[in-house]
This record gives sequence, C-alpha cells and structure tokens, in this order.
Amino acid sequence: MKTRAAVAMQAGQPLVIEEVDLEGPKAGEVLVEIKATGVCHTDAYTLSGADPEGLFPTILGHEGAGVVLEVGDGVTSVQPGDHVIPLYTPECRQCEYCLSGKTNLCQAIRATQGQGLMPDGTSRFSLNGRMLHHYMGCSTFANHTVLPEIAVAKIHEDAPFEKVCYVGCGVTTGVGAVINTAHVEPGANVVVFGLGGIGLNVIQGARLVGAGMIVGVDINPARKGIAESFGMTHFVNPKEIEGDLVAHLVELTGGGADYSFECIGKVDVMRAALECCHKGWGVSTIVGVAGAGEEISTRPFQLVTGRKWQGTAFGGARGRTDVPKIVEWYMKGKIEIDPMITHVLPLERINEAFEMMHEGTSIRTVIRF
Ligand code: NAD
Ligand code: AHE
Ligand code: ZN
Repeated sequence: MKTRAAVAMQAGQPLVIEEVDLEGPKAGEVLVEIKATGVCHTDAYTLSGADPEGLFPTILGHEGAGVVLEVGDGVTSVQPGDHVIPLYTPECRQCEYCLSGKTNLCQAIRATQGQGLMPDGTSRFSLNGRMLHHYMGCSTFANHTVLPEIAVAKIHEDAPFEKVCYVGCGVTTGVGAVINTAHVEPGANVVVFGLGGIGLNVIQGARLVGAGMIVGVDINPARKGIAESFGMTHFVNPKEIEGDLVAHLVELTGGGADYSFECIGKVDVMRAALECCHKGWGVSTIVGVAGAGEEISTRPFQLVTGRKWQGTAFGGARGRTDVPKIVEWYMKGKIEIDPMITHVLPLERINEAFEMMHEGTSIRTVIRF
C-alpha cells in the first residue's frame, strides 16, 4: 500500500513529506493506522546525527497511537479494530530479560530494531524502490506502519489518540522513572534537571507518590509556571544563581536530594545531578540520552560515600502490561497529559515541531494524521 510519511533522508536535514510504499504484515506482525504521534527530543537527537544507531533514510517517530487494520499469521493478542500504542521497548514475555523479572529491556527483537529492520531482517518501507529504515521499531511519523505483535499495547478504545500517544514515550518514561526505577517514597526530596516533555512527567510522578520537596532545574524560565502546576515546589535557574549549582541544591534540600533525575541528555548536568544527591543514600537516575562518544565522569568518592548512579529506559515500564494501565490512569484523572501538549500540527508541518522544541517554545507537539 501507499502511505504518507515524513522521511528523514539524511542527518541534519528537515523531514520531507512523501507517499511511501509499505508492505503488509508478515507472520507475527500487525499493520497499524497511526492516528497521532508526539515528537520527542530523541527523534531530534537521532535526526541531528548524534545517535550512533542513527540510520538514514528512515521514518522517525516512536510516540504514537492508532488502530490495528490487519494482522499477520499467528497473531493472537490483537485484532483489527483494536486501539494500540506502539512500543519501542517490546514485551515478549519469553526472553531471558522478560523472564528475569529484573528489567523491562526485552531483547527479543533488539538487534534488528537497532539496525532499522523488522525481526526478519527486512524493511516494510520503501520510497521509489529505495529501502527506508524503520526507527526504534515504531516509525510513527508515517500514517501507517508495521510492528511486531510484541511491540503493541492494546489500550482503552475511548482513549483520545491525540493525548495518549504521549504515553508511548514521554509520560511513561517520566512517571515510570519515579515509580519503577527510583522507587521514590512519600516525603522524599526530589531534584529534576530539565523540565521538558520528560522532566514534567517526572515532576508529576513525584507528586503522585507523595514526594516532599520537588525541585525543578531548567535554564528556560518559561518552564517554571507549568512545572509548578504539575507539583514542582521550588524552581532553580542555573543562569540566575550565584556560585556553584551543586552547592546551591545541597543547601536548598537540607543536605542533598534523596532522588535526582537528569532529563536533558547533557553529561555535565548528569554529573551535577549525581553530586547534588544526599551523602549516604541519594540516588541519581539518568533519563537523558547523550550523543555518540560522550562519557560521564565523577570522583569515585561520590559513590564510595553512598550516592548511587543508575539509568532508566522507558521508565522501567513493561509495555504491554503497564502502558494500558497508564492510559487508564489518564482516563480516571490520576495523571494529567493535556496541558503538556502545547501544539497540535498536521504532518505537513512536522518540521515546525522540531524548531519549537529547539527554541524552547513547546513542551510536546503532537502530529495529527
Ligand atoms: P525537551 O527538549 O522537551 O526538554 C529538555 C529540557 O531541558 C528543556 O526544558 C530545556 O530548557 C532544558 N535544558 C537544556 N539544557 C539545560 C541545562 N544545561 N540545564 C538545565 N536545563 C536544561 O526534551 P525531552 O523530550 O523532555 O527529552 C529529554 C531527554 O530525555 C532527551 O535527552 C531525550 O532523548 C531523553 N529521553 C530518554 C528516554 C529514556 O527512555 N531514557 C525517553 C524519552 C526521552
Ligand atoms: N540509540 C542510542 C540510544 C538511545 C536510547 O537510549 N534510547 C532509549 C529510549 S529514548 C526514547 O525517547 C532506550 O530505550 N534505550 C534502551 C535501548 O535498548 O535502546 C545510542 O546511544 O545508541
Ligand atoms: Zn521518546
């Protein structure tokens, strides 16, 4: 079939809207009509050329929601008409990783996913006879896409696509980082670096679990108001404080953060996030994705004296199990999504979403098909 897609022909270039060719689902795969997709900073990161796994030409996008149109042989868990969210972290429930109970990082199809291919080692997308790579196993910047059955979560049929597409990455990553990865407890002091599409969800996750002080750190002063509406109690703009940021945060929190989160992708900020943690027990969780070749560093003494450094992918969520629950939380008003979606655009204007992200004038832009 033909479908409309925003194609990334090469790194650093704007996306191009094209009618691309899409092959139907093979065994174990499903064809999904994407109704809406968010634009995450990770899409911008890969488009920039900083992603060591970035492959071009490709169809980016990994934060979508849509409807199953067709299923391949052997598919049993979803059927045509089901509403689904694509999962860049699948959940096969059979691999060593899924069965370990220790991680959400299902490895069943990770190798081919990183090569921009379906599990059989081929692509379903092409343009004028030239193969297009899949992206993060999702490629939601296309009106239709093909996904492995294990990489779709069936959701409530009344959930609005334009809102719950955000559960496909940002909401789950932020809220899940607090609940599944850091296990923040009521009353804990939390410091969140970066108050964008992910950091605001860390803030609302911290409020959800009853954290005490919730400090937000961002160089964009416009983030203060919205972060407060999601539960931030104190705002710090590193450009406005005098002296050392870490010392300032340690003093503000009365000895250091019980939990900190880096939601930007900058290695110097990751260091500050670790070092602002409380001696003896503070835990820092890296959410941000740093560019190829970048490395983190600190004095080992920071760890010897009881701080812990860890990371999280997709908020530690097991997609097929947890994503439908997070959609239910939204439907029941337990979490908020709407105020974070600051812009809704047609596919033809998708490049504006990247421009606003870089300018800092949007939180999340959703593309409506
Ligand atoms: P975003 O662009 O919406 O937000 C980034 C925020 O960081 C902005 O508010 C910006 O003003 C702020 N910022 C930039 N430099 C700063 C600095 N030096 N100090 C303080 N604040 C600064 O991005 P996003 O969509 O929220 O994504 C954030 C990061 O999380 C990205 O690196 C993205 O790739 C990553 N991410 C990781 C996962 C995961 O599973 N680990 C999932 C989604 C996104
Ligand atoms: N391809 C990059 C890694 C990018 C990365 O860490 N991605 C996160 C999700 S970001 C969503 O917005 C992730 O899930 N990581 C786990 C995994 O298996 O990719 C690189 O550096 O190679
Ligand atoms: Zn993302």
